[in-house]
This record gives sequence, structure tokens and C-alpha cells, in this order.
Amino acid sequence: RWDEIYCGLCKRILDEGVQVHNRTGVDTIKVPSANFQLDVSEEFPILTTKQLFIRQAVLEMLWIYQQQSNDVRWLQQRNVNIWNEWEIDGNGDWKDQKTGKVLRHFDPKMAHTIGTAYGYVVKKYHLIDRLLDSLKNNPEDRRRVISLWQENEMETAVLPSCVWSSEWDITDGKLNLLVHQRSCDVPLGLPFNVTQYAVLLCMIAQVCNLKPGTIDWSIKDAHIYVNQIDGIKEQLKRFEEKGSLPAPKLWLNPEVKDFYDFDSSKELKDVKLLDYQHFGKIVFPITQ
Ligand code: UFP
Repeated sequence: RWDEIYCGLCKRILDEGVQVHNRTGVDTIKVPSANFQLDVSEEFPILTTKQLFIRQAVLEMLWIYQQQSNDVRWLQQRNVNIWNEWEIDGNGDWKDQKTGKVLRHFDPKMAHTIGTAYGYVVKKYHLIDRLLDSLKNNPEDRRRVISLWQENEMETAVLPSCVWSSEWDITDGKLNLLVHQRSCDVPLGLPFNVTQYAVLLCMIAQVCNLKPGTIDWSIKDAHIYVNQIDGIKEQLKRFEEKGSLPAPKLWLNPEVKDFYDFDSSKELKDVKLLDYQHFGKIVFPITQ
């Protein structure tokens, strides 16, 4: 089901999208918006038309929401290198990876971080503690909005959060989530982002004695970089010829009752994917 929604979006972008310039220098094909709903109680959303590296996706999510860190070295120590391009160096410079040109200068105190974004914001505004408190002590609450978009922090963020808001409600013992993404690299970002928020939903549900429910996902600016088109065509061909494979099950260690206790070491001991079958990896270039 998730493969079908995902491949449908990719096809729509290729068929109806418009080619545009953007800050990176690599053009994208974009559509202005996209929306879909996934039912995590029926199917754990992870693509099978290509291999997704769940260890990295979950560690990045834990870095943001559990560790509440902006320090890229935490990820690097766990062999997760997806934020290297956005790391402020020891002198406070953020450089173009290819040319070495300084793109922006930050306070050297922010060395080795991504500035005041993501985990920094979660920590400063106590976003997870407030969410957990509300879910446990005020289940009917309708004000459960987590916003990583804080105007006062934008100036000193290397990359303003892409997935930046989530809203959470409880209906009939199920925890449901609505997520918004302001800008979406569909080949590289979206598969990662959807799976990591599904794991977050399952973790938060478990520690609050709830069942995971639905995820509504909304996107502004859904795009494919032009150097990713061949990879996406390969994935669409797989889907047309072979369909998709049965979704795996997510296993979370049932003994963990506190969100902060999920293991966040390299081995990620409390999270496992059972029976993950897929059609193999597709390499997509990343644009800084
Ligand atoms: N991007 C995502 N998901 C993420 C993330 C980045 O899709 O979680 F961190 C992509 C979207 C866009 C680029 O292609 O990274 C950010 O560029 P901009 O800030 O110009 O939108």
C-alpha cells in the first residue's frame, strides 16, 4: 500500500511536474503539494520497491526527539553520515562540500552541529516532555502541536527543519499523527521520513499504553532532483513489473516503558524489522 502511494506520487511528479531552479543549483521537477494517509495498525510503512536503511532512519529520529541533539558527531559515531554536508566546522564555517567555499559563518560555539534546528529546538522548548505529559495526563487534549519551526531560531539554523510539524490525537485508544513537510526530496527524504515517523508513533504509543493508528502526511513542494530521475524510473519499472512485497513487521522491545530508555547505540537493540523483503537498493545523489 505504501509502495503504491509512493510510486503514484513519483509518477505524478514525472507526468505533471514542472522543472524549476532552486538554491542548490540542481534543478528539480516539482508539484506544489501532496497528501496521503497511512494506517500503521494495518501495515508498517517501509518501501519494498527499494531497500531502506532503517537503522539510519531510526537513529536520526532518536537523535532529534530522544537525544534532542544537534551535534552531528553523535550520528557519525554510529556510522550515520546523512548530516555531514550540513555540519558547521571547527571554525564556525559551513562550506560547500565540492568547492570548499564558505557559504555561511556561524558562532564557533556551534562547531560540529547543524545550528539551532531539529533536536536543538525539541530540547529548548521541551517538545517531547510536553507531548508525553499531555498524552498521559490529558488524553482528550486538542492542543498537541509540535513545531520545530521557531522564528527566533531560524537565523542560526543551517537547514530549517523540512519535516517541521506534527499533531497528535487519541481516538478509541489509538494514537494518530498528522505530519507536515515544507519541502520534500521524494527519492531520498520521503521514504526515510515516513518510516522514521512511523517508528516514532509506535514508540510513543507503546510508552503511553496506546496502539498506533494513522499517519496523515502533507507536503508542500514535492520534488525530484533531475539527477535522481533515472533511479526513480528504475523504481517505477520494478513496481510496474513486480508490484510490491508484503510489508515487514516492526518489533519494539516490549519491556521499554519510557521513551528515553529505547537503546540509541549503534546496534539499536530495541528496534527490529521482521521479515523485511525488498527489491534491493537504488542509489540516489544527495544535493547540499
Ligand atoms: N529534505 C527532505 N527531508 C528531510 C531533510 C531534507 O526531504 O528530512 F532534512 C530535503 C528537501 C529539500 C532539501 O530537497 O532537503 C532542503 O532544501 P530546502 O531547505 O531548500 O528546502
